[in-house]
Amino acid sequence: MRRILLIEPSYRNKYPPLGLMKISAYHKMLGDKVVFCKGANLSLRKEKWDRIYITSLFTFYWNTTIKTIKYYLKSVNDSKNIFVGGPMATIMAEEILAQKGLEEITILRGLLNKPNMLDENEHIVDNMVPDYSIIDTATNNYLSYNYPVSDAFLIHSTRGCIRKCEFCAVPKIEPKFLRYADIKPNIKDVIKQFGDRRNLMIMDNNILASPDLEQIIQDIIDCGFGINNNDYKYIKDSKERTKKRYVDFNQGLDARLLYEHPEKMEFLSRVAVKPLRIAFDHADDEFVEIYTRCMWLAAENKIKDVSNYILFNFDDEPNDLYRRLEINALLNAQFENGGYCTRIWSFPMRFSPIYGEEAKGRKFLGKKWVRKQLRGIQCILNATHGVVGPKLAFFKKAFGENIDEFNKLIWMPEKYIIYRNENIQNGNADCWNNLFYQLDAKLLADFQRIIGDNVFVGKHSDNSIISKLLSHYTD
Ligand code: B12
Repeated sequence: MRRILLIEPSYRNKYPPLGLMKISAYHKMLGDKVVFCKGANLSLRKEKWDRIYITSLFTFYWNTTIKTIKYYLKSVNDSKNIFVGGPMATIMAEEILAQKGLEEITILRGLLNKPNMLDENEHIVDNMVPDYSIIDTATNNYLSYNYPVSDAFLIHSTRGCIRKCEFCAVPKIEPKFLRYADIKPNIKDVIKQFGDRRNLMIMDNNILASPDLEQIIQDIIDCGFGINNNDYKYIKDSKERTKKRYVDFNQGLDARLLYEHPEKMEFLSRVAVKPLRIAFDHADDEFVEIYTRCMWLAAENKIKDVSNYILFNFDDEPNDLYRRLEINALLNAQFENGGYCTRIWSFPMRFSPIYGEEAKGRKFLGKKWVRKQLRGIQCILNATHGVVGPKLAFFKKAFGENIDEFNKLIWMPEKYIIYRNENIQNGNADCWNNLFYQLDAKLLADFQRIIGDNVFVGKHSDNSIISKLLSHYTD
């Protein structure tokens, strides 16, 4: 019997560490003792382990992840018994191994989808039924973190992606597209071993690319997630109760595939999907047409909750973000007026690099952005909790009546954006507005150059209007 320690660094994340849950199942099957903990734990660190597995997620959690690996380094006899894997480790293996003290650790890149990966044997870790017991805070004394998405089956029905988008690390993490995995036995086994879960979280990267999509949809229905068979029964206060269960495809679905194969939207409408997320990656006319058609397909197929990921700070410019949000707001108004039940929620999603030094943090600036604009957007999104709701009036209030107003808003002092009403009431916003509108094209460019880096202290101008404007940022 080996002593196995599983560690997830103490970053904030929504989903439980599926990779470690599968590794746990693998070791328990072999009769090993397994302990799972999130972050640093002194008593676990003082013990000696036969093997320590440390998972990783986003590259921008670099510092926390590296610190965690170093923290547990001496808890094994030989650093090669520290096994590191998951997305960040796959993307940045060389950089991790270049760290002092980490040269000899074992990094396993990509999926554990072949035999002989952890030990010399035929077992395939990726096919194991995940061990949900390790994330149960009621029974695992080393865990106090509650994962926001925990009452759900975490499942893959395909792997990889057929595309190679520049901004996405999936081609490196899951390079081969696997078109079908039967989710039914896995779900059955989870229920048998750990009890029922309410929702279904499908972790695929591009499910629509599967030629077996209709079969996958049928599997989802057979597991109790069809549009009309989605009752979830549970006991509370000794009474049996029922609530609805939902499927979340998690990924931003590939709009081009829905445009080319409209029947795929009809397949999707057969399951209790909430929300249906579509990727709105570009603002060019061709893609806007594809995206808009997709939204109408959702409406015609009576899909109620639709959401979309708006990639920004990549090769786009700020106006492209406004344009896409406005398209959604207008579509919502058309759906409402036309009697369709569909409503679209928007999630602006700031690009984070996937390679190099910049991938280690979240400071990246797209080439058509300056820092003040990015910060301005963030301030608006703070107020809306990162989401833009379906009401046209709400969108216009948050992001401006038109592009010009949007381009004014994001240059305002942070406090005027965040505490908008208060600063309208006390007159500060109008005082700033009146100055701002006096700037001609040249002065506007000067002003934007001065505060573009989002630093205000120590900034001066010989121009009296700019000078007065600057005082609003430091007072
Ligand atoms: C699900 C998911 C999310 C979920 C939540 C993730 C979570 N766990 O909490 C949500 C939707 C919230 C999300 C959000 C974002 N995501 Co995301 N997400 C993913 C996705 C699809 C899967 C990640 C995951 O959780 N996998 C579960 C894993 C760990 O399980 P598994 O795959 O079965 O594990 C296998 C292997 O990884 C390995 N393994 C896993 N762990 C371990 C451990 C050891 C020791 C070993 C040996 C092996 C091993 O073996 C397993 C079995 O084969 C990936 C893409 C991908 N295919 O990886 C992107 C991905 C991680 N996301 C990405 C991005 C960019 C984001 C966002 C930043 C987007 C944005 N701009 O807002 C946000 C981040 C918001 C935030 N701050 O939290 C990027 C990350 C790029 C980067 N720089 O790191 C990825 C890679 C996708 C991409 N476009 O490139 N995401």
